[in-house]
Amino acid sequence: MSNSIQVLNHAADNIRILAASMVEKAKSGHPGGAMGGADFINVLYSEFLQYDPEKPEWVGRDRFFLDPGHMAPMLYSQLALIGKFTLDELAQLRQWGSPTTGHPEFEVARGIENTSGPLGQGHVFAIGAAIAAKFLAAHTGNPSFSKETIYAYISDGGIEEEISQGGARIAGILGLDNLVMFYDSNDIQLSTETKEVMNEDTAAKYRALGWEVKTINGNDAAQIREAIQWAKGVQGKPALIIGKCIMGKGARKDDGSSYEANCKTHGAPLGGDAYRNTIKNLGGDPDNPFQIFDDVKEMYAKRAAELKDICAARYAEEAAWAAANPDKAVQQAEWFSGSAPKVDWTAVQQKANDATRSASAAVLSVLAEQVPNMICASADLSNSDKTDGFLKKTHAFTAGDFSGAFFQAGVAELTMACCCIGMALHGGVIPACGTFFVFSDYMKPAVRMAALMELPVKFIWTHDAFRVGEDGPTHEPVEQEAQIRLMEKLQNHSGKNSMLVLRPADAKETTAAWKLAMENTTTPSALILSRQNIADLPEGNDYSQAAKGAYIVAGSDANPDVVLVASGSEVSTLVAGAELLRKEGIKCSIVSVPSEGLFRTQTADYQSKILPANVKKFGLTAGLPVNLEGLVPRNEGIVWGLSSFGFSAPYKVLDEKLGFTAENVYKQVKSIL
Ligand SMILES: Cc1ncc(C[n+]2csc(CCOP(=O)(O)OP(=O)(O)O)c2C)c(N)n1
Ligand SMILES: [Mg+2]
Repeated sequence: MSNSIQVLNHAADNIRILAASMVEKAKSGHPGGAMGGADFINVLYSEFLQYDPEKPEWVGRDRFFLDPGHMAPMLYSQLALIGKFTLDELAQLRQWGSPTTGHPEFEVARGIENTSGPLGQGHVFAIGAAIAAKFLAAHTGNPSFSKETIYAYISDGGIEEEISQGGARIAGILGLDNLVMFYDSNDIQLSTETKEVMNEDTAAKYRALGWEVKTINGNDAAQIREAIQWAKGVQGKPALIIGKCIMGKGARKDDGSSYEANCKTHGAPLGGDAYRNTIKNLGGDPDNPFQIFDDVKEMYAKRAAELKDICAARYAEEAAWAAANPDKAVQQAEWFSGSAPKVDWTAVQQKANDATRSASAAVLSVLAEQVPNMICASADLSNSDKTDGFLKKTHAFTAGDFSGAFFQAGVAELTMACCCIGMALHGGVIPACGTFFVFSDYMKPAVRMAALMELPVKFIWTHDAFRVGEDGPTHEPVEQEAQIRLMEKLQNHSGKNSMLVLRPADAKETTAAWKLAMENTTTPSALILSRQNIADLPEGNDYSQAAKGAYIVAGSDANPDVVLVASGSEVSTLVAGAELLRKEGIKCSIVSVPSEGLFRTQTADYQSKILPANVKKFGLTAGLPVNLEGLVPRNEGIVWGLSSFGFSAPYKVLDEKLGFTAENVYKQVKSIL
């Protein structure tokens, strides 16, 4: 600790040189913010951040979340100073196949906990990680989790994004004193100065939300050091350091005049002579800019040695804890392995003809008992989305008490989703969150990030269709299923469907769907569940077949004249419709498709067994017809769905009016045979 200010400044200039040079070479990127924030990140990494240079995955490490992912060159340059990236790799910013991508998501082995491309989400991921650390401290007793600090870096854009209100509220109410946030307040953003769009008193706002706040010169190493020390010492509250930073610190124009505090440096290379003048001004060599100064190397070598001692002490503490708590130590290792928890699914008792949201509650109550590292959240709907099945077996987090496992997020769906993503990024916990399906619209940006990052967050969406009824069209999801199922069609970078989306047909299929979701450790999963009761599928149904994404339900006829296809509660409507058709000797096969995405991963043979070619097909969906058009090609049949927003009326009336009845199934099928 306590490096000389001169060397610290030299190191920050080194970061500025590298960041500006990366962008210059790439001919694309964001130099200004990175140059302004260099002093903070350098003090953080050289004097505070506790990590094991040899073992990046150490679970008790401090974590640094960079909300403005566009400042990635600052992070990469910092990580080059600690040996996680080579200078050659820096020079390959944003190129095909390069590890230095535009906005990196996460790569723990390289020291990247996360950067957010979408401004605002990143610092809420950090808040989620801070919640996970508190949970793990309380549930394992491992002293490392109490020592862990989560550092978040936010910029003007993140502060302006509405999600910052939700994140700040949660961090405040939960008293997350393991969270230290640095606000790079440089008064400049992409196209304007901040004063043109924001005149709030940010410090007062965060204080009002329960944070401790300190404002400093964000380019003064001594002030930064003091502020981080102060922030780490704050008890019972999250801490915000507002650093007044200079955008493009040290930048010079082509005529040698100052290029600081200028919007133009936000998102474009400094360019030509401006670049050369800047590098010279910062003490670098414009012809050979990718270098680390000797005194900077020395400072970071010294820090690496300090970290060895710090880690040795922490590991000793952890070993003492593990020796005293061998079962907990084994459990902790399991939790961080990311493998699926062992669940005795036979413990789930389902009631006959139940709503699938209630069936989900029955599952959640078993998971609450059997999966001790699961955290369930709700956006103020726990008694409606039935996450209360989980809540009844535990209690909600409160400031200073994380011994429960329920996270009351308040009415803030995007904040909740981002917190859950942050928990998953932290590792060691299994997050799930619930709300009404129609409000998945408020969560999509986060769902997309979870899918991109391959994080196994569970999304529980209830009130899945127009059968919300009396609440009217604002509450009736119609196009949401089509939207969310697009994520099943989008492949992640591992070549898998980026999300598993399950809409179970009855109570027992809900158990099967939850099993699939819990066993899916490599992508997010979604459960789309009904508000209303659903008649059980016929006796003898083999629910294990749900694992194939689509299957023939019990009681179906062999060599059918028509294949009836649906997911969710519409399957039971098809079963009722089939009864009418059979009276006329029409043979029906009924296919439940909880997930078309999963079905499409089965063998061609299996797929054609379930949906034989050249047999007429009829699809029924409470969403847009497109939900089933991939399964029911136009030349083979028709899909009955909704083509408009819903209407306000009791759901049984809506079923009649909109044609979701056995009689209409009969009528439509007759029209195609
Ligand atoms: C949600 C979202 N909206 C818009 C953008 C595009 N964008 C990237 S940076 C930026 C301006 C950010 O300004 P600030 O956070 O102050 O960063 P600085 O200019 O100081 O580097 C914008 C609008 C984004 N990345 N994410
Ligand atoms: Mg800014």
